[in-house]
Amino acid sequence: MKACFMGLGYIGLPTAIIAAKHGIEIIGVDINPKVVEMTNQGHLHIIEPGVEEMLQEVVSSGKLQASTKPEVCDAYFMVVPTPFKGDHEPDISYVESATRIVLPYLKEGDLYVIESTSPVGTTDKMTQLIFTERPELKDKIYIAYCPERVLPGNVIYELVHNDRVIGGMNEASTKKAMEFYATFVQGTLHPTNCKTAEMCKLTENSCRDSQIAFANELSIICDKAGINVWELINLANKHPRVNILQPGCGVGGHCIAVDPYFISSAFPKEAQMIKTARLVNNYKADWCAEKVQNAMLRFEIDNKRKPVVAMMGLAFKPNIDDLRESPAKYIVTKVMQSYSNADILVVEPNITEHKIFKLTNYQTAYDKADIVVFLTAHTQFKQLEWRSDKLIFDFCGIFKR
Ligand code: SAJ
Repeated sequence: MKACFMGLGYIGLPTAIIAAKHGIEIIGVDINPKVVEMTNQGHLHIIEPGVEEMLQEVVSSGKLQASTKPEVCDAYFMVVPTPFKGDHEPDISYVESATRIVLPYLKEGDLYVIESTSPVGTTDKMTQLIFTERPELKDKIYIAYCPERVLPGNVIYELVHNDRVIGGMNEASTKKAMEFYATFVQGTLHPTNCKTAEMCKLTENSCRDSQIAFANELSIICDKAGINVWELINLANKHPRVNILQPGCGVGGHCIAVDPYFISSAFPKEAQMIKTARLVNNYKADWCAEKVQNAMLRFEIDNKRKPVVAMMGLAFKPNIDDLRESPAKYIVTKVMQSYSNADILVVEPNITEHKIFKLTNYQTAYDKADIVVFLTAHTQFKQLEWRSDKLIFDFCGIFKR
């Protein structure tokens, strides 16, 4: 069995490695020659614990080879980005171009799978493209959509142990795709059709976005009501069937903050709550920025000097170095723009340098600051002692006060 993975990113590469480890010959294709070169040298270009050793094993055994173009295989996987274009419109052009690249290689009996998070109907569109360009393949190849649900930082374990939803163009395609994933997935494989599988991925992340929006809205209400939202949620969750998530400074990452728009852009009239959850989570970041700006102004009036402010965290979630779509980064930028000459110390323990922000050690920043703003709940911050002589904004539950 030989499989071609189009896209060697944070999902494509680990999936290709796992498949190679389970005996499938893999050709990994990426448009970035640096990624191809690093992969063939056994160096990981993404940060995922424990994966580099596996990459070296499958590269040296010859089971995995990276290239900038495909080879004739038995199965082709589209694992490329699906970003936004315009006003949160899904952009499936990467999926389409990857499909066009593999088109000439497709032959009777092959399997074609899209893994990229996609708007409902994408697999149908690619099916039409394939059968328009290669009419002789109509109903002669297997086509499926199979979303992933791995948590960055735990990809290898979750790729093997998570259940997966396999949506085929027809039953034979679903069966064929399940046979492939059964080579390395120990979780349960759940058969369905393409559209349901596409919507399932979007549903999972939109559900989480709505749950987080509920927690964020609660935190804004509690701030006005003079209630400790952390204590409130802890108590409410004692109910056997209540599970309120944790408030934060907004929602970041390229998944939860993105996928709900794939539903609301396709169903603008129907997706009212899904749209509102996005508005609430985006508003939370502005609300946090405004709280800090007002406190800085108040400090300057009361103390006749500008405050030293420590902004604790840039990453979009705890204990990672990923700043993509990070609300923390957004808030730091907004506060700096409104207070250009203030002494603002930026802290991010998971990166050593940043092209825009000068970084300060978290202990130093905490000790020096008059105002401390906790934006990302990194583990290091949790060892800091509460200081009643400082004005502390705990937007992410470090002290839960
Ligand atoms: N967040 C909160 N409060 C919470 C949980 C999260 O404010 O209680 C924030 C985080 O700080 C972060 C954002 O939400 O800014 C997203 O965090 P996340 O924990 O959802 O992490 P992701 O985006 O890396 O992973 C999600 C996961 N989806 C679900 O849990 C339904 C993961 O399983 C998906 O595979 C991934 O999106 C994806 O790639 O789609």
